[in-house]
Amino acid sequence: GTATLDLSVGGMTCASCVMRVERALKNVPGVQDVSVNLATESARVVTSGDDDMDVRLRRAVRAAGYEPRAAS
Ligand code: 9UX
Repeated sequence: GTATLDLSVGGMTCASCVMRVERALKNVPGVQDVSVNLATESARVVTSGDDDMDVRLRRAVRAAGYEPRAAS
């Protein structure tokens, strides 16, 4: 099945930051769709529903140079 996860992403200050985060998240295997919102400093990610997806998404955000704060 699929699962939609919301991540809080700190450190984005411009549109290029948004594109970097989107690209990083889309490159995570199992990610199907990504929507990053600068105003709310968050990302909504549609995934394959793997139970470790949450950790993988946070790791990708951090590796791209931004700060994953929470997921729900
Ligand atoms: Mo925008 Mo983000 O110039 O790290 S790319 S501030």
